[in-house]
Amino acid sequence: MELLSGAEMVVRALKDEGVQYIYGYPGGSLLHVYDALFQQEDVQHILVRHEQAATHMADAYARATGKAGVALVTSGPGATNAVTGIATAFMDSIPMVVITGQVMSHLIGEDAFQETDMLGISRPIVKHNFSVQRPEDIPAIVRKAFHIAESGRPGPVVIDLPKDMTTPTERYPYEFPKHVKMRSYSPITRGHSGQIKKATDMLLAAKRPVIYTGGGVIMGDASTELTELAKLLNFPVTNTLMGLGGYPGTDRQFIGMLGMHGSYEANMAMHHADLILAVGARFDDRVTNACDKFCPTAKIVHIDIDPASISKTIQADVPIVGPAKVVLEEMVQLVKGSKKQPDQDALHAWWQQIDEWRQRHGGRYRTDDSALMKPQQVIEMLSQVTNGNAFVTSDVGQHQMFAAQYYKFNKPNRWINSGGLGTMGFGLPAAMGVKMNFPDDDVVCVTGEGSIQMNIQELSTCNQYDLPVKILCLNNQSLGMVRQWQDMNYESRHSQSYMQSLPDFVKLVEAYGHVGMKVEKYSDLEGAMREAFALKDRLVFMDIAVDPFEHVYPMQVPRGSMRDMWLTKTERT
Ligand SMILES: Cc1ncc(C[n+]2csc(CCOP(=O)(O)OP(=O)(O)O)c2C)c(N)n1
Repeated sequence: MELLSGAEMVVRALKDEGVQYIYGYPGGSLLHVYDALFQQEDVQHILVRHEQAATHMADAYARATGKAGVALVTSGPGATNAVTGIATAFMDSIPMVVITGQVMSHLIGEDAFQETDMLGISRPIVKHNFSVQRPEDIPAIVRKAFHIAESGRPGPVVIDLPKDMTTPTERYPYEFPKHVKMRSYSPITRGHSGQIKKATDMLLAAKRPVIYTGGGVIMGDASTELTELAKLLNFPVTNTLMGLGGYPGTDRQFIGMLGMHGSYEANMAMHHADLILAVGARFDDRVTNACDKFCPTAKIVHIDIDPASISKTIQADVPIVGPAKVVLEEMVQLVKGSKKQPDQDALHAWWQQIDEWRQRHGGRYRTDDSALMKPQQVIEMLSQVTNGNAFVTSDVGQHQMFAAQYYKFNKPNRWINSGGLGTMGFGLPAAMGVKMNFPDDDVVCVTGEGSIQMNIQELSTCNQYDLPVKILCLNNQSLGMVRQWQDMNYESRHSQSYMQSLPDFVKLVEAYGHVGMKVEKYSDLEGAMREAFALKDRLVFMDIAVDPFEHVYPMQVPRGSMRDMWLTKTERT
């Protein structure tokens, strides 16, 4: 059997796991591993400029492919810099393996240089963490880490690696395990047939149904089955922020995103529904508004891989624990084989009502009273110029909500944003992680001038690795989402939400070796955007001046029901 050092085992195990790229930043505790990386060419290391970016690159790779991304960071500050990225992945159930260097085993607990208790720090934000105690365990630990990260409800796994586990002179037999055996962990592979039958009968009897789906459909690769079921039944479909692309955004049965900034028709349909089929969605507070007023007339069927997500905030009438793909496929077969068919008259009336809501308020914003460009116009133009086919990453704020509302995602895994943690600084590294792995696709980061500055140093990484992403900065000269809440709840006292002393972004990106464009008039937007996308090999940063007074609507009224919404600054339901 081959003898390898612990450092070599880390690298070899990643190779045997099929990993092509890892994203990281070196430091003292990882020097042996970095030396092992240097001496091979299979696993390529991407040197970021801040560890947070490494985790977001790995995370975005996972969101785009469904496979775990890998980050490698040193002990102490390297590991703590990665915490935001780990928490971001955890909140959105994204598979990721983060290897954190650690001080020598005998120094642990002694406040050694660059020691931090990464097992303790990461515990609430990982699916699992490992501490390597014996170098010969490394292959099995790496295998288990990927298995845990990718199976069941996915999530990040940390491997804490003391330096003495990687000593180059100490060699051990290397064997990469073919199978993983973990007595305490065996994720469910199918749903309960009786429950699925019961739920399908309820679907067939529904008069005002809505299918509400989340990130579980995307990460569970269940988009095809969802679409087939929805089409068979002719039911309306709404997606959460994390679920966009799970059902084609341009299809007539798609009624938009739901929740705090959901579409008028989606929130109204939810409120008046008699049956809600929730799939891979967790009824979080940004969806439900006040739980005691949530969808008063609806029976709820809830499919989720994680039993802990079912009836956590909203009681399910029919819980089904299982993988969305398998359960939906079983439902499709049951519907196809059933003598009973959906109540067409009731569905016709329901669709009439939904279409009336859609016409009344769907996708509305005003362009007439201002010479300033509206952020919504920019996203609509982006959707048009890229034919809805681009990978779109975003940061957090108004621009994120406008992107979610106005970009028409027709495919899953293309909308890449931090939904649960809401991490500003996610967008650019996420776009980089996608572009690295999908070099021929258009990859766009929609951002704000606040968010982009949280990881702007990564423009340097883009230059080094030739990552020609497009960056659309909706520049409203303020932390727009904060300012909106201050407008609505604090009589427009804009405490610390104006972004002063902004850099000249065009010059800044040029200094990093890229192309900068400033767009101030709507009439210049399409030409500039087409020019930016035509520059296939160049990173282009578009600094787009948008109306600083625009708000995101609809916006649910706090502590109200799903249907309680502000529709404009002066109009509410
Ligand atoms: C790391 C981090 N800090 C603070 C916040 C709180 N926050 C949410 S949105 C927002 C404003 C974002 O401003 P910008 O990026 O300019 O986008 P805009 O809302 O103007 O489109 C802030 C500060 C956050 N989500 N993440």
